[in-house]
Amino acid sequence: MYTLYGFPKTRSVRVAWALEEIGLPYEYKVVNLKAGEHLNAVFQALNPATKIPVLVSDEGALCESAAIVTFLAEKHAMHEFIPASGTFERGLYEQMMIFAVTELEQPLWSKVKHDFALPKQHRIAQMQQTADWEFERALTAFSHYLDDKEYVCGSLFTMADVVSGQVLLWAKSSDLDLKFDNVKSYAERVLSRPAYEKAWRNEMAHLSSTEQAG
Ligand SMILES: N[C@@H](CCC(=O)N[C@@H](CS)C(=O)NCC(=O)O)C(=O)O
Repeated sequence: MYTLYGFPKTRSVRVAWALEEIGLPYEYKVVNLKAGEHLNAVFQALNPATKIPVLVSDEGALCESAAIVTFLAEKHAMHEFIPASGTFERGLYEQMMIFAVTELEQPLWSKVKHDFALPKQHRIAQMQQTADWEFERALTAFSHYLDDKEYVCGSLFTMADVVSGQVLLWAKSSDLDLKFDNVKSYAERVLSRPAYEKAWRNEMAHLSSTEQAG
């Protein structure tokens, strides 16, 4: 049985979504970022980076959302949500996963950091414009990579789509235009999957109970 440490409207939904896609049971534990719970010693022992998501099992704690969803697919759903290792498609999977977290996501994270996440003295207002420009550049490349494919690796829905889909949702909720028709319809396609809806609802339900308790 897995335990997912997360907080709604963050990258933890990637792991919840992956667990739902595969159909694995899990316990969800809210780490209230607003209350600084990620900074306490108990959580720091799970992830020294003091960030969510963290997935805990009998084997130990795993951090980094892209690594966690890849691990889950390899362990429980090989050939369904991840191409076999050593194939060209697997190369494409790694390419798109790394592109999603290092290129497409980073400008969005920069916007958040320089808006409110960093300590005030480290925020730079100009970063908003720079990040918008960087996002548009990465989005243009993403649109080319995607081309007319159904999913980023072709016709197989993979964990790279979980991460890419969540990044595009993040962009939309930051009022950024997805600009390209193929990207817009791709985002609609992946975000309308029942497993995403279930993961999102479950996280939100936990937030409501935390807020009521607080
Ligand atoms: N590269 C990490 C990023 C994790 C991350 O930054 N998580 C955010 C929430 S989405 C967090 O815990 N932030 C707390 C902080 O920055 O102090 C991943 O993909 O898992």
